[in-house]
Amino acid sequence: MEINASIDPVTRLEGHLKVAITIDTVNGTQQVVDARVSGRLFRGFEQLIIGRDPRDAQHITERICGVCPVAHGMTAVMALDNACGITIPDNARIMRNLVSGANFIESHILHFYLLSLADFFEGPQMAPWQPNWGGDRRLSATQNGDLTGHYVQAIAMRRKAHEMGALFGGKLPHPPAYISGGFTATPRADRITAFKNYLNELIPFIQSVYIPDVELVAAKYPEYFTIGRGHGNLLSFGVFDLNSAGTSKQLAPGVALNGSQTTLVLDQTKITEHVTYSWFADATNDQHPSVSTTEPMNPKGSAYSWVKAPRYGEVPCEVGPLARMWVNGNYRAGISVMDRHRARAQEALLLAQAMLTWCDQLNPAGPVYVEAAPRPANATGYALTEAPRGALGHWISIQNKRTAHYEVISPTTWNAAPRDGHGLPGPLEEALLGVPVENADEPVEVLRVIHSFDPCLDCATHVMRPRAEGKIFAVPHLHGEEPHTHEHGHEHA
Ligand code: NFE
Repeated sequence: MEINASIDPVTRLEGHLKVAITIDTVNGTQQVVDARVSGRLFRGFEQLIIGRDPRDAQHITERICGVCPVAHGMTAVMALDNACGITIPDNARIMRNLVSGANFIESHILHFYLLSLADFFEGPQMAPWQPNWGGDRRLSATQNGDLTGHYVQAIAMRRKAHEMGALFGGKLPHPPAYISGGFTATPRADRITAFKNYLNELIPFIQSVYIPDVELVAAKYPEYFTIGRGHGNLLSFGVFDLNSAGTSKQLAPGVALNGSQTTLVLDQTKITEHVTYSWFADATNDQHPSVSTTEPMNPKGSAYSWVKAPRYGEVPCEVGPLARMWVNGNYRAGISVMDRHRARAQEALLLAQAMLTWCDQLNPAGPVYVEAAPRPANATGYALTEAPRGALGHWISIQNKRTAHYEVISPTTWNAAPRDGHGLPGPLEEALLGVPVENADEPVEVLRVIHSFDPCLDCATHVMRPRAEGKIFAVPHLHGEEPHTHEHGHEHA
């Protein structure tokens, strides 16, 4: 019998994420046969920027998200540098990289321990580990105890990564140090030493705790190396410039289609945004982000999401650590739930070690800022880089010294995209198809696939109240308010 279920919300970030699935039995196995991933909150940050001084974009787009503000600040200033023809000093490039790298490490540790681990291990019978779905727990009591200790340790490590980034960023989250033309901090020798001291604490944690814990979970749940593959199209914009021209990067850009070992050269002109199933006006359907607009239209036909559907050459692409590591040949074991966790952990180590060498390239006596010879009144620019969760692009158009057009495509837009104009599911939707579900009342397998993409999830408690025509998993009462319902007046626990 077909069962319809919704997990809503699955996240607090980038809009509330709702995942609606249909579960049925195929060839004797109960599994997901349809999935719709839906962003439930209109944000429209681009519209806040129109008509403002172009330098405001950095501060405004950083507020898109508290988890990846560094990436938005960095991308915004890179886009403005590009529009103004500015080449920044090496010190600024390196400090931008170091603060961004600190955010990557913090975010990856957060993702595994605080957001994903609860799908696999059994924490203590108290918040924040309970309430939780209970089925399919395979770790021993000792292993669960060890992981609980590591979870607590991970919180301290995240804090250290934040403190490390704030040394140059000014504060985290939302660092003010990113400015077009360079960076506001100076690379004082004592701060370089302090930064390296933090790295020398984080690297052993990643090596001897984080990576072994990922391997432990992978060994206990080996079938997750074959679950959640999706389309197999992997896209990276590349990140961490190693020279001022940006022609050399720590993680290079590229595209690998259908799990190919061959990486194609990235061509940003091939990016378009479909809105056929998104609550935006169709006028700019399938257009390049330099011209597409953000014009809300809700309700709209069969649209079901506030997320647009970016495509590369009309193809849905997965972005994130696995895509970056795959494109660069650092990790090509497979594309699955566990491969995403593994690639993310290995990337954290690769970056932390690279950051040690970047610290040594800073010049305490060198410049950190270059003033543009008068900033153009009219210009266009863009920047493609990477946030912890994957490819991030900002496109800007300036007229009469004001921002006339701005478009952001963030990583979760790629991964949690709805269907496109060709009816092709987004990467997460595709990855959910065929996922076996043991207990339709507690589809933890579905959560494992969703979490492997790291779509900004938080630890919101999901409580379900079944109804004949469907199941809703929703947050419980908050601050005495009734949770809002999205469909058919379902009751919520
Ligand atoms: Ni909201 Fe983000 C990252 C960006 S995902 S956390 O990483 O950009 O859309």
